Amino acid sequence: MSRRITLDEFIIQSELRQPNSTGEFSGLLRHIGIAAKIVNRIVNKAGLMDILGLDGNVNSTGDVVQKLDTYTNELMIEYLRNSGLCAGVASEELEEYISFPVNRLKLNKYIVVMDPLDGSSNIDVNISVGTIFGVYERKTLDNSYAQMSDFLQSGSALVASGYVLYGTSTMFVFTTGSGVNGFTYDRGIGEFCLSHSQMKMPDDGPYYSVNQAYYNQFSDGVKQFISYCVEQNKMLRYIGSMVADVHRTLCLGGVFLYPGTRKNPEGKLRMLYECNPLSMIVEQAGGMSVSEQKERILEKEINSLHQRSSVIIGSRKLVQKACDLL
Ligand code: AHM
Repeated sequence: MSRRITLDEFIIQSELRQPNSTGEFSGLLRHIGIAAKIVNRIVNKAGLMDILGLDGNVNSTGDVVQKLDTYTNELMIEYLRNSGLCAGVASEELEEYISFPVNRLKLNKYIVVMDPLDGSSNIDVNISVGTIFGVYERKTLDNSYAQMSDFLQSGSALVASGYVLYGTSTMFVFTTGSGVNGFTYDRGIGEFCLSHSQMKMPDDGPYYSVNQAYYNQFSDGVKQFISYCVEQNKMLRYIGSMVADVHRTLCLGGVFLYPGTRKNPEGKLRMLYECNPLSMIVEQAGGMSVSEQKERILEKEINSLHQRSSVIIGSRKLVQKACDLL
């Protein structure tokens, strides 16, 4: 009887195809997979654990923090630290990056950027949320500890990125630069199993996804693009949870956009934790991702940990049309 390959098996097999691999990178990916299972359990049980609701703080980017944001952030950091394979982490929930003590046997060449719980305003009402991560190789290997320049790298330098969607089922979707693969969590065996091999995004699609409540604050180009979508009979879908909105766009085709608004003229979403990792996934699946200024997201320079950007991401034909109108 055929069975589905697990995430661990997939990572190990990919590593065996790289003759010079030290195992450090695949070990780190496997640890992220383990952390995702724990976060999945917590997200699923949140209503029973008194960890729903606000934590009482506002994070470094001005967002109201939910208790579950704090909990998942601490949990992910602990797993990355204990992996012994990660030199540091920058998180949407932290103002500064964290450097981990260097493992004497290894160089700890990788750092991780993450949004531990994206879309957290949806948690209390049982709507899909996600975790987003990106992995970079350090630029300062001669220093014992990871430095700021290790984190301020453009998206084109990502060596891996992915997301976990805590939806009707839990999915782990990732890329190491040679296609995108999706794994669905099988509760029975406690493993992510390959369910979506070599995912490809349709060139066009039936949906557009934007918070249209900000319509009056959008630029003329963005308004024209929204009118184009309406004229083309595209249907509006907006969850307000970027992982879920991008996942639908990836699977069915369409476009997701978060343009500049009065409150956030540069857009709301963060380059390091949201725009870059998801742009790598979408490009690897054949889609496109640009800013409102028509710059390719993955090529944008990163100047600060919490830099924001507008983003238009999705099927090639639709993102190209947006560029024509902007
Ligand atoms: P968060 O990291 O505080 O959860 O904010 C990010 C989320 C995205 O998932 C989503 O696309 C966006 O914020 C929704 O913002 P808005 O409510 O302004 O539409």
